[in-house]
Amino acid sequence: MTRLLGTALIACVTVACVADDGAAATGAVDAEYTSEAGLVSVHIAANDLRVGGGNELRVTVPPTAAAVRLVAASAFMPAHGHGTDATVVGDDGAYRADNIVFFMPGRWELRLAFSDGTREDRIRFYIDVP
Ligand SMILES: [Cu+2]
Repeated sequence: MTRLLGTALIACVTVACVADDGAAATGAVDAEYTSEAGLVSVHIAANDLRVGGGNELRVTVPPTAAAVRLVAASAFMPAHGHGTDATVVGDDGAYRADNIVFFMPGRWELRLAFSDGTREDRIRFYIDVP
């Protein structure tokens, strides 16, 4: 556990953690998000997010950004320094981050990585898993 926390702290220092301003949806999301460097704005939807496996996010990339793909997705629990990777599936603007395993209730940071083949960017947001 100490090692995991140390790793998380190092990651926070080197990558700069997303600010936790207390804004988080509980168990669902249905919103537009713009990536941190402005590469893309996408729609993210999910419902009935809960502890355990089988959770999915639906990520829609608009036709105006057709070159941008969702390339990776993960969920991280800032309070405990642990996380889990999701499986990305889809094409042509319609992607899913599949089988997200929220192995504990609480606040999770969802991390989505995008690429247009040249540039990479990411979106991070919080979900409270009941
Ligand atoms: Cu935890």
